[in-house]
Amino acid sequence: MTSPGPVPAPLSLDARAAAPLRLAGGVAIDGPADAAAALERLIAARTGLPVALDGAPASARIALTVTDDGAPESYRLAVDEHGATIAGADAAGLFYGIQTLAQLIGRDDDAWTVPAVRVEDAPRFAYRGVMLDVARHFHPVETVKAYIDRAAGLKFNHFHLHLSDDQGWRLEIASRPELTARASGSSIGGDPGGRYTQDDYRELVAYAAARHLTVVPEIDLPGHTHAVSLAYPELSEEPVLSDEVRRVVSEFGGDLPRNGAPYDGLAVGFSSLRIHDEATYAFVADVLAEVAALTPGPYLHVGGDEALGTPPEDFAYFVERVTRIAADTGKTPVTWHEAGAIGDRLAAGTIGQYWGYRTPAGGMDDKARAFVDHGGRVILSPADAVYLDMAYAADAPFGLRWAGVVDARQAYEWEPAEVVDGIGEAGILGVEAPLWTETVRDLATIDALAFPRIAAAAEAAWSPALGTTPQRSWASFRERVGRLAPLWTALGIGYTPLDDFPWAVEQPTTDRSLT
Ligand code: TNX
Repeated sequence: MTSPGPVPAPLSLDARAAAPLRLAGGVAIDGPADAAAALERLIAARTGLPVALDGAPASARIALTVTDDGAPESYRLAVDEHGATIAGADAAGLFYGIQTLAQLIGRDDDAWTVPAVRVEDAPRFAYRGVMLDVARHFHPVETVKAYIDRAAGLKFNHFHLHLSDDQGWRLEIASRPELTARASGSSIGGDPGGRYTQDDYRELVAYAAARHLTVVPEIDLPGHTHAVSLAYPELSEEPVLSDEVRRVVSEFGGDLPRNGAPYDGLAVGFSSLRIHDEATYAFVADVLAEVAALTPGPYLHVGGDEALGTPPEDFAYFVERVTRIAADTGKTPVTWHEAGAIGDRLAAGTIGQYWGYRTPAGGMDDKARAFVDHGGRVILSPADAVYLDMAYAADAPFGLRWAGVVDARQAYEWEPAEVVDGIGEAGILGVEAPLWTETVRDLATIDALAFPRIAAAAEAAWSPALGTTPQRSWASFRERVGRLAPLWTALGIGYTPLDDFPWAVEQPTTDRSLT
């Protein structure tokens, strides 16, 4: 059997002149316990075959090693009829090799097989992220874990949690207990709210780390802070009820925002903390210090988007101070690209997250370049390519449309180094696919919006540039994604079966010994 290869596309994949590896008769795995257990779970889910982790007799043997040399997160995989070896440069590389092997398992007549291949692989970008908005709709710990698992399987290594917004504050802050006590009970559309205790958050951080993802927490400031007015009203300005806010409220429903009352509509850009009140900075310092202390990863995201209720000079004053407060916690600040407007007043090294279009408009590219000019780098999240909350088709039952309908091909065919002039490979920290949850209530909707387009984002983040290897093309992507259908189904991923893809269908096996 040949294989079109894994997703995201590897650096190289070569077919070998050997028969495929047959997994019937049991599989034995040798190697580090955590990696062996991860592979065992995947093989069991995909095939139902028995797996032995202790070298018991078996017809197929898989050897896992960490070599401690080579590029970070890289791995080599070799398969022939006698077995498979996966050598990771580090534990993450080994984990990624395991994901590749699991994706290559297929069915040849009545046998579970892995094609004889040699794969050499390493990521293009160091930062490969997904974001989940748990503020517009709260998502419980189990849902977040399920999304972490899905991201890990596609070799993402950062998990950005959007923890606060107008509609709710989701993380317990011990020094500011009213935040979750008073401001976490609501979600959009009158749906239930929720919050994470600090133990919940630690559990998520550990769960992500075990799958080689770093959690990037975001506290969105100084706008997107209506929830703060429910807890600490003295910190909040009155909502700015612009024509645009009124238009969104009349189109999508709900009440106009009113301080002290939960906001459950879709409008943005009306809330602001009080910029010229020192109590605001005491609050911000307390919150960011706690979030930083709970977070082992290097990044602290402080938002900065759509602060339309904050005059530009006040925004500049605030961003200068907040990026310094974040840096003083020992973390690297991350902001949305709007904060680039303040240029050299940004704390040195601040990372900017670009969420404009593939072709920048309205000076968003200037703002993005400012981060690179001041010692930082940029995370690319072009909304008309990687915003997983955009509708994937004209008749999609959920999703927003402000960046257009983003079909799978559009999500795939873009090149990170060509988005912002003057920001090439070296200025790009990586690629992140956000999933805002205005229309997303549950895991089934997360899956339906994210899959399969999340695979396109994974490929932009991990794989060589578009068109530079045989696999890095839309035609190959379609084939490779189509082959993942049985694995995704086995893992419980409710992907949307878009017509673009030749979704593989497997007949149930007739040979009882294989099941
Ligand atoms: C814009 S992208 C926002 C979010 C919304 C999202 C919906 C960004 C930094 N801000 O507040 O949820 O659009 O797609």
